[in-house]
Amino acid sequence: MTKIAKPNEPLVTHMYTADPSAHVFDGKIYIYPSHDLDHDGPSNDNGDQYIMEDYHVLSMDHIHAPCIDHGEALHLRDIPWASKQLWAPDAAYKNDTYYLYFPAKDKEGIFRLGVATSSRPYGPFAAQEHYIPGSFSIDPAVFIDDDNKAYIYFGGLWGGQLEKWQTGTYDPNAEGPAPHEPALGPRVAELSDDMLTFKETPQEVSIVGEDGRPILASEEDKRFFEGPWLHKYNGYYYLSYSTGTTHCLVYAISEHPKGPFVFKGTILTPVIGWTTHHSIVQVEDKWYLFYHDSSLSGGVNHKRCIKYTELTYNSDGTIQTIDPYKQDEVMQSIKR
Ligand code: FUB
Repeated sequence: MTKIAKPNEPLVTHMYTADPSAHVFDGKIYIYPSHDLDHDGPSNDNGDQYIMEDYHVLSMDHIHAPCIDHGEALHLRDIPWASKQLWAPDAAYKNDTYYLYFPAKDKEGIFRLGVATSSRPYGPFAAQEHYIPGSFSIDPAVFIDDDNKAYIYFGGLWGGQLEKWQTGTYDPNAEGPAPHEPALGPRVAELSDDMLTFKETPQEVSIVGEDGRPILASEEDKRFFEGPWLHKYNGYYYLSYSTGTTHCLVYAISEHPKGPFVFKGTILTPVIGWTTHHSIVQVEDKWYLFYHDSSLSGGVNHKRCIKYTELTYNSDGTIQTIDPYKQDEVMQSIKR
């Protein structure tokens, strides 16, 4: 029997899933997660344990409906330029077409971003022959603004290779900034009208404190690590992301889609497992955080499960911090 979806519980249990990018398309909630594989291979800071090979699209008719798996939507074997590691994807709808954006390593072992298209939100998706020219690193997230301009945000440290692109070309030996230097920001580029290429050279997104000074590499509870997401609330742009080593989801706000963004605070406290990754979506008149943890596997970092919980704004536009394991919070959201 298919179970109804409940806040802070795994949305599916028949496979391991992570990195949920949720969208409302045609009145239905579609979720584009990574599909974690169960294996005993090497696990390290380079992320070699994340050996995903395909994507499944999930959907829910509404926020309490059962979560349906639509099956394999794209497989590594059908992506001509890619060699391995289908990491966190995102999707967008424009031009009567659904676009799936995803990172994968190319034949040289360098992370690139690819795009695949479908006439249906759940696929199957057909990959473009080549990766997006000029793309690099991981974790693409696409935001379409009210003026119909589409922006792609991406990047991730360590296994995500962002450090290696500081000069604009790939340097396999490059290290991240020193602790007293500004942290690396995610990258942003406007997408072309056909959504298949960058309209411009990606630029680094600046994240600053309330005093206007850049967040430093040493500020590991605030600095960008991976998993950027962009949403708009009350006319302001919210950039949220994982802090990696300190395991939080945090956010910063701007009046412009490309920033600079002013750091505001924590959305989600650490979850079970090393990684934390999310999306934020409005469903009818409520906002939801889709996230993952490793509870389904008893804490194995590369065997994760996706979940959701309600997200609440304060009247000044700040977001209330969520502790996903705080029992009364869990009970309250189940009752809502
Ligand atoms: O799922 C593989 C990687 O782990 C993602 O790309 C990162 O954001 C982290 O969740």
